Amino acid sequence: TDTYPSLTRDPRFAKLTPEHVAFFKELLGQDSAVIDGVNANADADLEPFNEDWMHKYKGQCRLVLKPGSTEDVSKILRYCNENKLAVVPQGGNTGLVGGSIPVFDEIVISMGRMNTIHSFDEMSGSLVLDAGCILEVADQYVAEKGYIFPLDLGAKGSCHVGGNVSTNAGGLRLLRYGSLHGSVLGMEAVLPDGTVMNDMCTLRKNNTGYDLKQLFIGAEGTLGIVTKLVVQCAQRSPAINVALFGLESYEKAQKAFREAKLQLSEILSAFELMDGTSQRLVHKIRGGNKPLENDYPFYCLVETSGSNSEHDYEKLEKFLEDVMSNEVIADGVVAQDASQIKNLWSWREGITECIGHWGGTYKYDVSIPLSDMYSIVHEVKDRLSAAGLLGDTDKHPVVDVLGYGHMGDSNLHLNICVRRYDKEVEKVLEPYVYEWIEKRQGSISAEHGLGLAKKNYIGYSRSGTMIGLMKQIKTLYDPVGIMNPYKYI
Ligand code: FAD
Ligand code: 2HG
Ligand code: ZN
Repeated sequence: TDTYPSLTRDPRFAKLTPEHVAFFKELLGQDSAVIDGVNANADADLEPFNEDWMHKYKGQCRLVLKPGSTEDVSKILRYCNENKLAVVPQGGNTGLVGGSIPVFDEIVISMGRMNTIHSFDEMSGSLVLDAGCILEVADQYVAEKGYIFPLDLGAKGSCHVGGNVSTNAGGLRLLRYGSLHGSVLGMEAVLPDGTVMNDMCTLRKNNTGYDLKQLFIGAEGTLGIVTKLVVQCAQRSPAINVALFGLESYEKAQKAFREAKLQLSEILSAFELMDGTSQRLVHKIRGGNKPLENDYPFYCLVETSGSNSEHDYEKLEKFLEDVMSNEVIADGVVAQDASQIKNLWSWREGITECIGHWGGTYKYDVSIPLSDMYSIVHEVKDRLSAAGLLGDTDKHPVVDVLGYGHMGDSNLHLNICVRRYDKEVEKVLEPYVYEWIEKRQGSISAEHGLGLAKKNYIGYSRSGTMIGLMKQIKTLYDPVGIMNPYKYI
């Protein structure tokens, strides 16, 4: 197609007919559960399912199905598998690598109706819920019981927990609560032939055989559809403190991180890095008072979570004094109440939304050893300037280059903000960025996944042997290949 010139529709997949649609309508039994663009024009209704959050990927799906139960999902997939109809599972559609958008005419299976919270064990903290629950809703539910969902990210108001698990999202507090590979205790998933894999263990320990659910964590809908989850929630800390620092160099940001771990130790719950460019852009787009008076090349946001507010606040202030007097940080502020905490976080969480303002961004979500992590931002900026692509006028496709991310997890978000997506820019960026990462034994996909954006580059972070094994797993689980085709591997 024009959208993806290097891809062709796999002729093995059947094209949707009115008979197929009639089967789904009969199965789901209510008009609102099917968006039918096969029998009539439904382009406007289909559009939100055919376009991603960044407006970068566009699909041609003509049928959206909204199952209401695991049984519905099972019957849909069995029918699709038998009739060679390709599908794309879709959660909140906030993914950043094009994984949730069909490439051609795949059927979208949208999980939003499956949004029941089933149970919560107040003793152990294990939460049983449907995959289509919105992350923020799940967190609010456990908050009332004194617990916290072990994942938090900027898209929490619309992403689904099933989408989070399927991308193995990392987010803002992985440093404290670890990865979903540890906190997902149980899972129910439907395989492409309709088989229901029930592994809804609610206990932390279960070493009976291969841990198959792990394969679905980060599988991006290529092996089956996740329908239910058991998630280990942590005790919510009653005392939260947040500080924001301005720093003169990236070396100093590394020192501040080392000191934060040493001095704040068990109460440290987030350590985020923002460069000066990202903060200037947020200020330009949103306005408002900046947290610190002067501009700095780097900022760090530090959060502590503990059980004793006074003790934690004292510890944080002492830490601040120490790094200030040793000239590790140039300036800093500690939030005094909940609204100031929210405000400081908004300077970090708001970046993703603001930087798309000029038209789009090329995103590289990468893991790099900390000592080298930020230098890629300078190098990419220099390359784009030297190629005459970065500047202030409409002639220049690139507005700016910036970096921010989860410093505590060695995870940088390199973003190239553009006025338009442009082939010349792409040529400067790729494969250069991936080669740079490979040389440092980094990962080309730290937390967002592969989707369509990175499927051709997996070899920069995984060996041929490992990719071969992954392909065998894909064939074992999905022999007909209907699950989210053209992506991942
Ligand atoms: P979708 O986008 O709908 O889908 C993502 C992938 O999962 C697709 O491949 C889809 O096919 C598959 N999928 C979805 N649901 C299911 C299911 N039930 N079964 C099987 N497959 C399924 N990510 C981070 O890791 N950390 C961050 O800090 C972070 N911050 C973000 C901030 C913003 C503002 C935005 C827009 C995105 C951010 N992301 C972040 C990206 C992140 O991947 C998503 O926000 C989230 O995890 C995806 O959930 P979703 O429900 O929107 O999934
Ligand atoms: C974040 O940490 C997200 O804010 C999004 O992972 C990163 O937009 C990005 O590049
Ligand atoms: Zn992130």
